[in-house]
Amino acid sequence: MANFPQGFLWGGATAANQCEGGYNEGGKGLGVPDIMTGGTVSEPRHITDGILEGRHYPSHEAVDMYHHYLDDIKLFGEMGFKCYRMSINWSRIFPQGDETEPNQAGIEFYRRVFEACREQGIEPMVTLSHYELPYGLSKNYGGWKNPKLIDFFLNYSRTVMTEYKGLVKYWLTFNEINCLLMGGFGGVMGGGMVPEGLEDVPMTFGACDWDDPQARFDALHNQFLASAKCVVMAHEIDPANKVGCMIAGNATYPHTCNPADVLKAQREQREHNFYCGDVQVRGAYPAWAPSVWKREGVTIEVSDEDAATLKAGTVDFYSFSYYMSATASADPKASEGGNIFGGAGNPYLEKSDWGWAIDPEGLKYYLEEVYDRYQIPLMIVENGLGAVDEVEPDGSIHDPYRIDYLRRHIQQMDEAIADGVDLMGYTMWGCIDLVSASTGEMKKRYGFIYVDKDNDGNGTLERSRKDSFYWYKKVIESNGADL
Ligand code: BGP
Repeated sequence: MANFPQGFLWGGATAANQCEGGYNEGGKGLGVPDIMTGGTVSEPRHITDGILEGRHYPSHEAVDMYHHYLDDIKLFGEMGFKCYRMSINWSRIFPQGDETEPNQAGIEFYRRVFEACREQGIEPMVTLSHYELPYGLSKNYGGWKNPKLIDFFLNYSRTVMTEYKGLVKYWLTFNEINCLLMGGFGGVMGGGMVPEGLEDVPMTFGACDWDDPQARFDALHNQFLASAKCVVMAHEIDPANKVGCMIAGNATYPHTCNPADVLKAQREQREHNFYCGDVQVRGAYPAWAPSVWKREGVTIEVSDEDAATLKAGTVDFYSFSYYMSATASADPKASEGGNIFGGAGNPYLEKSDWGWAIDPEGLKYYLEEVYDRYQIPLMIVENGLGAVDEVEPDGSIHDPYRIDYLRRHIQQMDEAIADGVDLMGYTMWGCIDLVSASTGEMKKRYGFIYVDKDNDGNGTLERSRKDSFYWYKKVIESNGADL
């Protein structure tokens, strides 16, 4: 007997810019991902200032869910999904971001999507901003470093929450809000801060020469305020609404028992995970935040009004993505061979083909740390394995590596629940194959559902069920007992 509670929200997750396509249909404006080229594991994606001829922009068609959503949602229903986490593409609702009146075709599109979910008995969970800022807000306002974006975001959120009242009750404000703390890619994807005047820039993780720490910390502060105001507004619009934060979860271990490594790991865990969690769950910056600002050479003024806003708008639940753990070492040499969260490697763990350390126990560790700290319901809204899948001559797709990855993570969730963690649900990432956010590839597949499309954009877009599709159906049917 597994420990998953009745009503556990089993399901899958996607983001509009990675699966929808239809980038210029139905009155949609450009979003920041629409000006990001494809890449590979060794060649980073580039950010361009507009669309350059001859370049490949994977979000333009993606897996064309814009036209396939009815069939795709039926397949989710067939697996027995209780919940589908997806995002609204802001630039479908407000094409430039700063209009006062929404684009009606965009509103009607998502209404049909949510109705299709309801018909399948699936509860939608909607991320309001998943790495897809309208490019107009980036180009004309400089992205989230500009506090004007708070009102644009609230206008957008008010519009969709009012339109979809009764259809949607679970909302997430900003996807992986803590990624803004990472320079480069994090600032562009999370903050819509596209470097000005540069035509074709490689998107690397971590600080880079066009990266401005002050802008990143300001942008994050603005998102905190926007999120807090949004929580209050959501409850006013419909008291049934539940709003969560969304953090890129990262368990960090000391590389050795050297106390210097232990302190480094503690610092990274705090700064990667708790800096944002504390503001959004507890309603205030942690005591050590000013020391981070000092070290980074940035100034953040938290006015009395800001403090009151943050306090009033704490979230109803804490959601996070979990793919891997990291290790921290005080010795810079040890940090070669880490992962995208940086840090030193971990000899006890295998890595995915994309170098992400596979660590199911790290998920239990993270769940328990976070629950101890916040004592509010938790939800895992992303977890999964990016891998290369082969289609057999008979059309079947055998993905035991994916089943193994998911099974081992679900077992750890089960144990965390037995330890008293209040876990609401689990939406596996990329339930249908989609474009990878970090590399722009199609080859890095996460899905239970295969989509016939390759890295260069060729393919029929036909959908087929992988072995993991049938496995997950059983997991849901048995409420996590049959793994
Ligand atoms: C998270 C993002 C997702 C998703 C996932 C997997 O960081 O929220 O959008 O893409 O990671 O990453 P990737 O697509 O790079 O494999």
